[in-house]
Amino acid sequence: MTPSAAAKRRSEALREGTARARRARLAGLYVVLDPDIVGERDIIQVAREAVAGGAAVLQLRDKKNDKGRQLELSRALQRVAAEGHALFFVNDHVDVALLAGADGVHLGQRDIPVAEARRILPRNVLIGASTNNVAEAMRAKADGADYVSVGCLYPTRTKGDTRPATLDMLRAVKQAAGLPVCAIGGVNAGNIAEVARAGADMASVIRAVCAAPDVVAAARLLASRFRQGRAGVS
Ligand code: TZP
Ligand code: MG
Repeated sequence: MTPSAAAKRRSEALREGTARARRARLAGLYVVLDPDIVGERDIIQVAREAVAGGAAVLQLRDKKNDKGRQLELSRALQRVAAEGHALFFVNDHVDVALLAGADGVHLGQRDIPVAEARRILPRNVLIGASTNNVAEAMRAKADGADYVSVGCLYPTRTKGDTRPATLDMLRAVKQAAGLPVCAIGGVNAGNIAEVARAGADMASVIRAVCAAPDVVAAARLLASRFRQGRAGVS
């Protein structure tokens, strides 16, 4: 039986409601889980500890495992995020995000284009896009992105092929695009407050949490400094 037009409209309205609720939670500490940086530790446990410390968003950024393994990890991470009232994004892979029931997918400039991902994803699956300047952010917004990240703000050993960005560029992106903005690249406990003061809605970290000896304590400090920095932002 094909669903009636009214039933279709109802399910679209429900999805739009979920999308709105998810977009409203795009704020705070964004912990990117990278198996290369997590190393021997259990990545699911690291995720639990990050959420316990105050992470508002988690992402799986896995450049090492095949997609079958990434799907298993993503399903587990989505559960950890949901239990901790956090959001969960899959980096790079629209199919994995969809199958895992993730809150969203994060796409770089050389991944599947945002517009194409938007065509095949239900409205309640959010899309984040990596950008480095106002033009890229405006394009991502026009194509249907729900947030943009801006980087690379500070020196980092975690990713090789980065393009430099500044806090002024982050401010310009925020003003021009009017989307939630996530700071990325070398963010740590020493600079996260200034990132927040510059107007970032989220600050993402890999090494500062994934390589920390005490993940809960590291996330707690980062989240609290980010909140303090945001407190002065109108
Ligand atoms: N994109 C721009 S910089 C970066 C990514 C994925 C790496 C950020 O890692 P870290 O350890 O927080 O500097
Ligand atoms: Mg990518």
